Amino acid sequence: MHRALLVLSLALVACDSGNGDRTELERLFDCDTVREITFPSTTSGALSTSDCDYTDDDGTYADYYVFELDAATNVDVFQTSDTIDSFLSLYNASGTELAFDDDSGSDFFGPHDARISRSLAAGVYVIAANSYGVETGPYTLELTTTP
Ligand SMILES: [Ca+2]
Ligand SMILES: [Ca+2]
Repeated sequence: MHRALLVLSLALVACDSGNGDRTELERLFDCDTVREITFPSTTSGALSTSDCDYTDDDGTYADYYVFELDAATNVDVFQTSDTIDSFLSLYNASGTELAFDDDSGSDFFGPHDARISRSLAAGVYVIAANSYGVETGPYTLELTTTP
């Protein structure tokens, strides 16, 4: 037990020294570009082969966005695209996935847009803008709050 903890501690130290000023979230999601985002906002993004890997390691690419809520909030996260089959994941600050969605943002014959609507407590959260398959192309991320 103690031995395992010691090994783990050493591994974390080694990781720290190797990655300079990476933030905790960047380490957690193994991605050097976790961008800050706020509600409400509309962001244009694109999935590309130089993007970070999605947390499932399924070969798809993901853009990670972090936001902080000062109070409990009903959030609506909508990823829309004419090019890619949007797929969204929502995580807490520990990296635990709270929700994911493939096509809730469109009807059956629609463009396969993704939408997550959730009541969230105050805190820090991360969104992964992802695709259902291994795809690249532009998307729009719309963040709104509802009463
Ligand atoms: Ca990107
Ligand atoms: Ca989709």
